[in-house]
Amino acid sequence: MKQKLATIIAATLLCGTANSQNPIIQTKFTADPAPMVYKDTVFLYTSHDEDDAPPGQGRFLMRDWLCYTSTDMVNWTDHGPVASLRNFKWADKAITGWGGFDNGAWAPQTIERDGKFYLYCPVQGRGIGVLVADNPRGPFVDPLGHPLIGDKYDSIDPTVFIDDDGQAYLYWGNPNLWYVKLNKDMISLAGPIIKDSSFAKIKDQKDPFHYQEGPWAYKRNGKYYMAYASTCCPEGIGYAMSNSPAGPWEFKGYIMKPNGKSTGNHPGIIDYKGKSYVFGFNFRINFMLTEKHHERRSVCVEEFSYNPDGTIPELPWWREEGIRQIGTLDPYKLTEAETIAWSAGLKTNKDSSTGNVYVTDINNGDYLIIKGADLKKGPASFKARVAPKAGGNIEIRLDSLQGQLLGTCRIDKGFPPQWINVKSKLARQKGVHDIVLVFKGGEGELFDFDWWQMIN
Ligand code: FUB
Repeated sequence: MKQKLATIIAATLLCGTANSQNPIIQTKFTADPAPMVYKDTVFLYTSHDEDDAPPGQGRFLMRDWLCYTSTDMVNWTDHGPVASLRNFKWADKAITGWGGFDNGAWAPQTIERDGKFYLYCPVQGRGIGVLVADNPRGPFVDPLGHPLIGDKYDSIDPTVFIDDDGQAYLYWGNPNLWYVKLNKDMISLAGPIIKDSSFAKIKDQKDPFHYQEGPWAYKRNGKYYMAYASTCCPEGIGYAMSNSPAGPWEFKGYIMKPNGKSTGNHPGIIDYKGKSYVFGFNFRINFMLTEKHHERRSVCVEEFSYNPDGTIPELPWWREEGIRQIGTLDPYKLTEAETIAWSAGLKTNKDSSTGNVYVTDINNGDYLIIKGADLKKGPASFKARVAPKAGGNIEIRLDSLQGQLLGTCRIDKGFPPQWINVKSKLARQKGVHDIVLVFKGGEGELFDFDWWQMIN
């Protein structure tokens, strides 16, 4: 199934979409984006729709939470799953095997406090848990051994923020919005659980103010924001503002109107390197594969500027061409193969013993694009770490699938696959270009791909 899906994606995405960026992840189905800026990097946590989610609305197959990073907003590095239902021993039905309770790992959010990372995870039907790690990429552990929020409070879709006075707030819920203060340890409650009254007033699901789910809380320039999936169905992204984290909330409008290209939605909003971004998702890749609705979503991003009064302009539906890159990528540094702006036909895998993530399911005609690499005076050669299978070639091209061929890296057949370094000469070319790596070969999987680097 996995192989077949990759091949179909390659065939459909090859049709003139090489300049796309949205959705920003193509190697897996991702949803419920929760971006976190930490130091100079955006950490994007997502939920994960499995490839074999059956047809039909609401038939989710969600077992783990994924993490991606970027420093330029267009090239995203895949760190694989950082936590799963198996992290929560109390989610007993979830850990008896993936069968029977596969639809639990819903919309998460991570926040940093005093050098520790807290990942709030809904286990649908069981409550909201919290995991802690010393590193944003994990490993995450459950410090409590029980849910932080029990299952009686519409307990999905947590969002968390820390106010300027150090008080942390956790919000969540569908169909109601609930909130509670957290203690400084971020894993215990500092007050009663409260149902928010502003959102509860709007009962009509077609009312643009109607709170559905997927809240995203933050503070900016002294104002409190609550973005959320609004109206049903489809869901758009609406937002409200307040002078207090406890409301009352005033509805401000749509950030994005509902669109039939998606049933659900889930905002994630950040400021990064002087720009503002909203994340959400669409079903573009699912509907490239089939006319049938499967719960197989894909995370998208759009850039925006706040109005002078702090309100957010209404944005068009996710544009396929995506957003502008911040800065350039240095191709003389080792670049993980799973650092990708756009790809076709590829999957990624995480070695469970080493934690190494690599690109796999590479077949003839598959490709990946890295945006905006600064070649400077021009590289002389290309080095890559690969594990050969049937063997094949990596064509190193500039700017498009048919762009200038700088070189071809040959990879001989090898069984069983073992990691080796391969190298090829490059025609020197200067300046800033997109790097397009096109995989060519015969039948079957050609090789796995760990990293690449250009050499002067
Ligand atoms: O992604 C699973 C669930 O679907 C989310 O937690 C909800 O917001 C809805 O989008």
